[in-house]
Amino acid sequence: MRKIPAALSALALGGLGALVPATSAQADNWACNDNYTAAAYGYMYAYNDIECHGGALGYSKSWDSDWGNSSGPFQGTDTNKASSILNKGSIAVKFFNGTGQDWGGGYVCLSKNELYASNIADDYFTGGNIQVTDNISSHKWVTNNRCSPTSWAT
Ligand SMILES: [Ca+2]
Repeated sequence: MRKIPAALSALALGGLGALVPATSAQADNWACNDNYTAAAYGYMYAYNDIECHGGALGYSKSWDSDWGNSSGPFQGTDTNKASSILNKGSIAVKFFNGTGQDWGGGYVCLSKNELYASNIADDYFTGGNIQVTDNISSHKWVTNNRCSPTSWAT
């Protein structure tokens, strides 16, 4: 999928309020609900800020083994940037701290039933003490039985 530089540019000019619908009076903790409703079925999304704010860094119904390279749905500065994530697919999304198609190292899983994680600042990748926020560098889809559930901090 293509990135959406137009939305990011609008965000830079208009500030955080730019992406909030004018008709919405909902509190911030409903923000990801709105994003989930608007999201395309079968896709995962990652956002620059918590509560699915700050613009989508990217969205994908496929995988991307390096969010910092120049190919795929996540590119360049998208790596080590996500602060909230969303899953509108039919299986789980596995997010990794590292890159590469060996899909090794610490990870977290967002099942389809969880819908989204609106603030990943207090969550950690498996096998270490690395915070998930601002440290996701790749992702792929996996069936739920191939990804141990993540105990998301709330
Ligand atoms: Ca990429």
